[in-house]
Amino acid sequence: MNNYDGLWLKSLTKTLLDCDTPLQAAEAELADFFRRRDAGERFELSVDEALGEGYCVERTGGVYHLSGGNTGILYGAYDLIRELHNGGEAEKLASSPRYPLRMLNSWDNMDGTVERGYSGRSIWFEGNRFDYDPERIRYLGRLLASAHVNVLCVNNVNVHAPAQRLLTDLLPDLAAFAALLRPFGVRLMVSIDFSLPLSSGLQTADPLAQEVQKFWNETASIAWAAIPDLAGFLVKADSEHRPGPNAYGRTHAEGANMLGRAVKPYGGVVVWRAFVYDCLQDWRNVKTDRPCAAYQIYQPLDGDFVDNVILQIKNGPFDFQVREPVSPLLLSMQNTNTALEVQLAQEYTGQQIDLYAMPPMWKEIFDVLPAERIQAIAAVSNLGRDYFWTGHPFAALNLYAFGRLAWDPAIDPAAVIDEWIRLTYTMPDTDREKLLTLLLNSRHVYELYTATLGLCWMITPHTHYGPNPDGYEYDLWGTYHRADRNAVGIDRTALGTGYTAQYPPELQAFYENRETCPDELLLFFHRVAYDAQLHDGRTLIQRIYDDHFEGCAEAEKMAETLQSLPLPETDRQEAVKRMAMQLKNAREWRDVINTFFYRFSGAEDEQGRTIYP
Ligand code: GCW
Repeated sequence: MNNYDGLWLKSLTKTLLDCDTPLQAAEAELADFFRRRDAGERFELSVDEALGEGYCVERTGGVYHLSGGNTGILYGAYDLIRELHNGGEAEKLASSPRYPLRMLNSWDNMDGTVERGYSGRSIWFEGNRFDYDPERIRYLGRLLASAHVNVLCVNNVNVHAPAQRLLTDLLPDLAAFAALLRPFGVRLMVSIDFSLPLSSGLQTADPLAQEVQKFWNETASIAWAAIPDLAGFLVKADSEHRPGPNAYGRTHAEGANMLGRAVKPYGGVVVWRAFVYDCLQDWRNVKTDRPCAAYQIYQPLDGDFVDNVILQIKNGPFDFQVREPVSPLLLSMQNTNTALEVQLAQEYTGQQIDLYAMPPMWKEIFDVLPAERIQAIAAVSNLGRDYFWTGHPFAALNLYAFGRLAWDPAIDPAAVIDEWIRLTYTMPDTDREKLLTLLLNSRHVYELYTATLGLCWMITPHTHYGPNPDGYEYDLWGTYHRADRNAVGIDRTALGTGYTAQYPPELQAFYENRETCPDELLLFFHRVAYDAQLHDGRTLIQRIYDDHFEGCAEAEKMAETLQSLPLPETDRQEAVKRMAMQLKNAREWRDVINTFFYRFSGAEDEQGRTIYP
């Protein structure tokens, strides 16, 4: 079953677009929209290349004059449609992107599986080759363009065979795929395997070896000859067993720069991921602290990267947890092009079963980002072949909001969620407000039952869904809570692992001090005794119990609200089905985590609720 109408545009045009350029796409979309709107309005389009991705709209009489750059014209068309559809006047609109690269990173494997994918199989890979419905790919392009996403990385950063061949014998297929997305202003990126020279007959992949440089220069020249607007390469190197420059005693700057020089003549970029840490840690070792890793590796290299290399940094120092402080590396690279990486796929955030609207969480990051140093925003995709594209029908909101906020990070999270609801569903204002409130609270609720006070990682190993407090405790991934009968958490202050020293002085002092450290990050930064008093006067142990009871009760209330909403039947059924799974999950989290801490602490719940012994 296929829902090609697609996500937030489902209430708009249903025309299958057959167009070769963004201008044609803009014309088709607007013509269709105004025909349906039937208000006697007209539109005129003019391309002004100087506007680039930007556009302006002006209304005179009943005519909307839209001018925009080559892709700006299409973005302008979608924004005009959105404004009018959502009840705006759109007398004057003008906009241009805050970040030039707004990238979706898919973790699709060529066998059709998607790493950390919760929306079914890959939309474009199956059976170790490209295998897709071109119509669906055009709809995908349209979706991405309507959210102003302009780069799609087609394959998983963990490059599994035969994805290495995307740049060799599979290149014609890649080029055909690129052509389908081109009318929507979406350029492709490819995740590459740093050791590709080895599987191509060379004896080494050493970035300083001449034959390796020649290999990559040739590879780039062939790739860009086939796809002249290829955006670049995405690289996961020396991370979680992926090959990289360290094997040859070279730094990440040396590895990235070699690739950067190879793609430079074609205007390409190399996006180099900073998700590097010791994934073979001994849990007995209390000196090594995983959140410190990226800064320790990359900060000394600041200024060493060539100008078309972009260092892509996850939002937090761990790995897309429910609550993390901003990565100190994002704040400290003064002379390096950087990208922020977020994850739409809900690996640790409910797997598109539990509701989790991300904009409020991203807002916290955008608010502290030194915007001038960030070149790009990337998101791990939550798309798949499922009927709803994103598993849960509401999870589409995260994709939509990602594009909107990468374009304009100043938009209020509630406003962007509201926009998405209006574009997706038709319902009375009171119901829309209920849905908005439900979505706005969803992350908080999920946090209450899975990650109270910044205490993350108590999850089931490998699948990362459901509670397992010691699942990673004696493992090698560096993600420990170190609970004992008196206390829990890791001291990351100067007296502990010293992680706080990676922040600028004010922030360091803020986190370092138990008085100023926000409660929601308390157990990330501090080791705290169960009987210690928190800001609101409760003891730590009581707060742990309360949060879990509250999170579960809130989830139950969310289920009631959901039942009452006038959603289209297919969406309602799916959302209700998933909500039942969320409730089961929330109860499991509540009882497992409460029991875990009860057994350690022996503390009774002040309210006498059931905690299983
Ligand atoms: O969160 C972890 C995931 C891995 C992923 C890795 C990464 C693609 O569990 O599945 O690998 O992050 O970001 O590279």
